[in-house]
Amino acid sequence: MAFFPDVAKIKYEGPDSKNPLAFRHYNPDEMVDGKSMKDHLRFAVCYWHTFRGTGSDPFGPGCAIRPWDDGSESVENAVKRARVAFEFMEKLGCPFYCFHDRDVAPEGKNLSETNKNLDAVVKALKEEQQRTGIQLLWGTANLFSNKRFVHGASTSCNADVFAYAGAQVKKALEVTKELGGVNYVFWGGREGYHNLYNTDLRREFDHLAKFLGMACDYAKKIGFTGQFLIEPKPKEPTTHQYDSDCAACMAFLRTYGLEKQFKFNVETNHATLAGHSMFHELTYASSYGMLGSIDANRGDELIGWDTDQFPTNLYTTMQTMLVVLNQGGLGSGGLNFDAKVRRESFEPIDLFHAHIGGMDTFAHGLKIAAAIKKDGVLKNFVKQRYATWDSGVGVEIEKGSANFETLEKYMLEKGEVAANTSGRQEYLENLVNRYFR
Ligand code: XLS
Ligand code: NI
Ligand code: NI
Repeated sequence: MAFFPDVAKIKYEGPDSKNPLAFRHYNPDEMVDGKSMKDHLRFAVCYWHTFRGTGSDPFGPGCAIRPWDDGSESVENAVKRARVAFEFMEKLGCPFYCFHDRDVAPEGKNLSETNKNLDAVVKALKEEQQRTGIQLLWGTANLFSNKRFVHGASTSCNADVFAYAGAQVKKALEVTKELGGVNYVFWGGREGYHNLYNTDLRREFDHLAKFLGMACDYAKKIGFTGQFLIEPKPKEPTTHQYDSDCAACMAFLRTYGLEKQFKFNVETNHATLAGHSMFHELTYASSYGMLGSIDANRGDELIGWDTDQFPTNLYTTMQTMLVVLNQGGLGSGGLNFDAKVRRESFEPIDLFHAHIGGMDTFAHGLKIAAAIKKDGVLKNFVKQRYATWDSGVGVEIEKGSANFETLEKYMLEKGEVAANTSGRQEYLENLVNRYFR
């Protein structure tokens, strides 16, 4: 069976290649900073955009050409789509994938039929995983598309919806375990509000925490040992999503005593929607040991929503990989392309161009980040910038032996602070640019 008959396995041809269906930087076995590129990057294809995306937008229906898809909501069509997905990932050389329960299998007329549909497709996914060696980076549940989730899932005003969502996540956890998934993601879906006039905010947060607690308990019960990840996002679909950004999620997790069980899946376009750079969100998460995985995409500077475009910006991928390298890798996490081809890119081949570009931009960014790290230029500068904290009063403050009285005594004797030195931002920006080749 060949759903992409005109595409052979995508190969690495080096930076001078002019072949659009080849990698110029992603060379899976090439060693960088002591590890193969493949192991650093742990790329994943996302099932929802790549195999369920149709190119529809608020102004028109889908227009993507997908010859293998008969458009029906049948299990048969879903199984065929799974075969297509694995052929695509195999040809691309992408080692992981991610899905929502409802991406892979259609809903039935009730929960039990829906679960049966899922089981049937999971069987095919398992066969394909075994055939190709491609693994599941993470599973998740779609708790936002069906109209029952109009007010949210675990934060719905309707207790039955919470119950349904619980049953759904229970099944999604079982399926993720069955497929050997190494993480499980909670993205807030419709967990948030549009208007506070009709919202009991505190009650909704309490329910969200209860829900996540139940997920932890059930994972333990069935022996699912994958990492739990929360994916922050500030808005869309709701005006205010409860998991706004990494800092808000940290506060939430700590408030409810859940911080040990979760890390973050940080998404580029969500970071920018929150008014942060991806570099900021990653640095924040990583500083507290909370960076678990990455949804790699980008927004559009001029559009204020989650456009989920493929990553093409070398600065962003370099900065992303710098944070990842500095924390010694993503552990069980990886780089999931939560990205979709544009509506105008409606041919199957565009899926290859999009992923090849994303993988190459990350591989290139990785090489640049590794060179910067190797020379230690930024690390040394930062170390030097904080040198006053490594002796004298700085050490006393950090180790807790100073107080306002000792500080006053110290400063009265000294009279004025030691001279400040330049932050040298422009020098550093120029220095970083030297690594782009
Ligand atoms: C939506 C999210 C979603 C999650 C998975 O904005 O990015 O796709 O990654 O539920
Ligand atoms: Ni995402
Ligand atoms: Ni998103």
